[in-house]
Amino acid sequence: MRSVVALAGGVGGAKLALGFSQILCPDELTVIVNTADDDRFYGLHVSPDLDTVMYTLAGVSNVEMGWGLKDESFRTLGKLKEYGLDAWFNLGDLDLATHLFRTQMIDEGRTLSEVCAKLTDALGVRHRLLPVTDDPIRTMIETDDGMMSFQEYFVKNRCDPVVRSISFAGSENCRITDDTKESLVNMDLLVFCPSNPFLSLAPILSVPGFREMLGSYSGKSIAVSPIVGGKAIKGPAAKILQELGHDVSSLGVARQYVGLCDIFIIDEIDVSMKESIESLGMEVFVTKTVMQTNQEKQQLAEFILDIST
Ligand code: FO1
Repeated sequence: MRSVVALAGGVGGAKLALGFSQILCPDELTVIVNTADDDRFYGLHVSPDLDTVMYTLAGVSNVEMGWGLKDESFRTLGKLKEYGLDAWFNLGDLDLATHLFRTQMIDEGRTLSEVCAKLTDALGVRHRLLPVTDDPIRTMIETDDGMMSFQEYFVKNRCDPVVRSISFAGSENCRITDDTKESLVNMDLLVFCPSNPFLSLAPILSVPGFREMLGSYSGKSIAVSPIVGGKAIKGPAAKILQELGHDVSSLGVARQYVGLCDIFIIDEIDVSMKESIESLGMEVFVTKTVMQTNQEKQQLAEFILDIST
C-alpha cells in the first residue's frame, strides 16, 4: 500500500489531487491544503483552497470560474449589493451553504479539520483532505499600492499591484494538526503539486514544525512545475516570480525547492531547462504537465507514481 501526501493550493493542486484520487485508494492519499487564503466575508469563514480541492474531488467544481460550485447563481450577492454593500468577493447561492455550515461549526468551537471532514463526507469525497493547520494564518501582500490581504490582492485588485513581499500573518503561532503530522510521519511519497510556490506552498511550509518534519523524511519528494513555457497555467505565479526578481521559468520555480525536493518535473516544452535544473542537485523528468482532461490528470499522477518507485 502507498502512502502519498500531496501539498496543494487551489486549481493546479486540485487537478493533480483528482488525478491521484482516480488511481489511489482512499487510505493511500492525503492532500494537505493551504489555508492562508482563508478570510471572512459577510460574517462567513471562507477557505478557498480547501473548497477548490474538495469540490474538484467531489466532481462539483465550477471549472469555468476556477472556484466555487457548478450551476451556481449569485442572487443573494446581488441583493447584498442592492442593500449598498461593497460586495466584491463573490459567494454563490449554493456556495453559501458551505460557508454557513463551516462558520456555524467554527463558531460552535469545532476545528477547521472537523468541518472539512464533515463537508467532504457529505459531498462523497473519500480521500483525505487536511487543512495544514486549524489555527489562523493569513497571507499578506506588500505591494506598491500598500499592504493588503490575499483576497484584496487577488480578487478586489485582480493581481494588478506590483508585489514587493509576501508574509504569512499568524504563522508563528500556528500548529500543524495531529492528522497532518501523522500523515507526514507515515508517507512514502511527498508531492508538491503544481501550485504557486509563493502563495500556496510557502504558507504550508511556514507552519512551525512542517519543514522540520520534512527534514526527517527520507523518502522521495517530487515537485511539479506550475510554470510551463514561461507562463503560469493559471493565476499570478509568473507575474510574482518576475516582481520578486526570480527567473520566470521552471528553473526559477525549481530554485524555490532546493533542499526540499529530489525530483523536479517539467513540461516537454521546457526540456531545454533540464540541465540547469539538474545542476541544482535535482533529478529532472520531462513529461506533459498541462492537465485539461481527467485522463491527463490521471496520466500525470501515474507518471509520478511510476518514477517514484
Ligand atoms: N476568485 C475570484 O477571482 N473572484 C471571486 O469573487 C472569488 C470568490 C470566491 C469565493 C469562494 C471561494 O472558495 C473562492 C473564491 N475565489 C474567487 C477564488 C479564490 O480567491 C482563489 O481561488 C484562491 O484563494 C487562490 O487559490
